[in-house]
Amino acid sequence: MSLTERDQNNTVQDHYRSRSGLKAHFIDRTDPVVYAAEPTAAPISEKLVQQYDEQGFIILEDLFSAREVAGFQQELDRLRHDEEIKASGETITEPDSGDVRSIFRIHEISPLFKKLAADARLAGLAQYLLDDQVYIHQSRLNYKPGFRGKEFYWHSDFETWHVEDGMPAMRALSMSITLTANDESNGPLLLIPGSQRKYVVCEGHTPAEHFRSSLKKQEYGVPSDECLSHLAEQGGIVTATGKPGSVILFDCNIMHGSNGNITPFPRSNAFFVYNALSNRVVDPFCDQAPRPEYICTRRQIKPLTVQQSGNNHG
Ligand code: 6CS
Ligand code: FE
Repeated sequence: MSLTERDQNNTVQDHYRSRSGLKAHFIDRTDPVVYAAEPTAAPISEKLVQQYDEQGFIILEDLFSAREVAGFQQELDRLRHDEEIKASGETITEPDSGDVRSIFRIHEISPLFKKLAADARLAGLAQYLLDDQVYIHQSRLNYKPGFRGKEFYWHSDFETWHVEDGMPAMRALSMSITLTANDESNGPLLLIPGSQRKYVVCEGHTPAEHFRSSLKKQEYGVPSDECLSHLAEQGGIVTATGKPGSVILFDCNIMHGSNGNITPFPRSNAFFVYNALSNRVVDPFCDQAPRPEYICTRRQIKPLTVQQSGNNHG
């Protein structure tokens, strides 16, 4: 497990400088996408590992049983109506309607989602792809409610996690578990295949307490129109759809976003962000204070103990 490289003053180098007043441009990625050494040891097919390496994402259909999905959906509703969670100051609401948009730290506040985060079907796969022990950098429920669920503009998660959370390298990935149907119409995740290999340097400077606005509507750490057009012309745009109980697994640096949801059907997903233990966050690579613990695990970094899934198919 290679620890993040440090220079002679024991500080971590910023290989992915962004929002530092430079014009928008690309930097080639210097980190692998797949860190795993042994293709044969993969918990998924070699073909899927190769597809993830090349495209930056894969979709695993029907990973969870109908009974498991029903449990997740019950928990989704329970948390949404929990008054303590609403009053915690950690719940993000939609800018106009006030509907719940995101609830963070579900791997800590929900016993069911805590168990899910460590499930071998997720954490075991993350350990393999990142070739290291893993911990949860961030977890959240994105409700994307019906009628008025707003978009998530195009971004690279890593650009935010590097600049604002101090994540040194691209050795992290997200697993989005579909809790309701994600179809073409209700604001599914849009991804640009292959874009994980280019780091988009963003313009501007990170404002203080940026998370108070960025989680509702992100305006810093977004690609320029030119950079986005270049990536989309090169890789195209794919819509990640899936029935409830599927998993969309995507690299920390792939360019992605999602449109608003004006249908009556919520597009609700649970997200777990797995970061390699050797890639634990350091000080932010911007001149702002670190983001709060509910958005970025910093003080409670604990490697996950992977639990074999007692998946009760039924
Ligand atoms: O700022 C963040 O960490 C969050 N923002 C987005 C739009 N995606 C990643 C993450 O949830
Ligand atoms: Fe994102």
